[in-house]
Amino acid sequence: MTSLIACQGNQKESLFVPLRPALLLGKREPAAMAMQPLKVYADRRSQPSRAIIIFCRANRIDFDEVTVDLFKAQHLTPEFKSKINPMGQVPAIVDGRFKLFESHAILRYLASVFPGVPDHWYPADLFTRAKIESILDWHHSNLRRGAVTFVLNTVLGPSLGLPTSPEAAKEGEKLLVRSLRTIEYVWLKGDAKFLNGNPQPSIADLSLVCEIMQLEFVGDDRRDRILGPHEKIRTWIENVKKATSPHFEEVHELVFKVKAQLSSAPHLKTASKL
Ligand SMILES: N[C@@H](CCC(=O)N[C@@H](CS)C(=O)NCC(=O)O)C(=O)O
Repeated sequence: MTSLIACQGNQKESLFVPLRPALLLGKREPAAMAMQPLKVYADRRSQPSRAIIIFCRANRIDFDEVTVDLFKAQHLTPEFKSKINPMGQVPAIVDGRFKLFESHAILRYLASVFPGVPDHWYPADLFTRAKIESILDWHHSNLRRGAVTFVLNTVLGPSLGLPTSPEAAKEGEKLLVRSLRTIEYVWLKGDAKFLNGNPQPSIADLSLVCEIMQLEFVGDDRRDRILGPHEKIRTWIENVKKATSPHFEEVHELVFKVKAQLSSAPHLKTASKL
């Protein structure tokens, strides 16, 4: 039995290629597994990149990490855009002949097709899964938009050759703080250890916590001003860290290196108040 499904990429021979039944049933193709390990195109300074790498490590998924240096604009080269991700962003994966970008889609794919990934990451129960999807959809236009706007317009913009705006930083911070409140009051109600009160983390926990971790870049004062009032968020971050240790810490090492470089700039030298 074969099925015809559109395949991404530059296949000259045909737009449609037959996929094996195994892939349709949620398993990777044996050839892809045996011959080419998964390739993850990432920059560890990027929060969605870190989520993918931690997920692979925590679930013993064999992969090659290919660094795409955002500060050197390697994501914008014609080669990267034409062969890996037409959006010119990280993360992206190549699994055999299958290519994918967008971190949430990548996490869903990895959790679904790699054998041995525990169910809690992306539960088979459709009600539990739908609740996780709801958080993931919310993430991009709320927490992520707030955090990225804030961080780019305070410290990271100049390193990426982008202009910064104090007004945009203020707006970003507002949305970020509103998002943290939402997470606390909607998804971390009561004594929830993980989002939705789940006993173990899902891909949403990992994705959102990696997002919040970028607050390390802005220096301790600003980070504490934002996270200080949110004890539940800080406990949840620790829970996700513990659940994925030691990979979480290892993958975030670069964040702390960049933080040290940025904080050697006098206007960022501050002490923690938490
Ligand atoms: N929605 C995307 C966002 C990807 C994204 O914004 N990646 C950033 C790094 S965190 C990037 O590549 N930025 C470079 C650019 O947009 O030029 C995802 O979740 O994967």
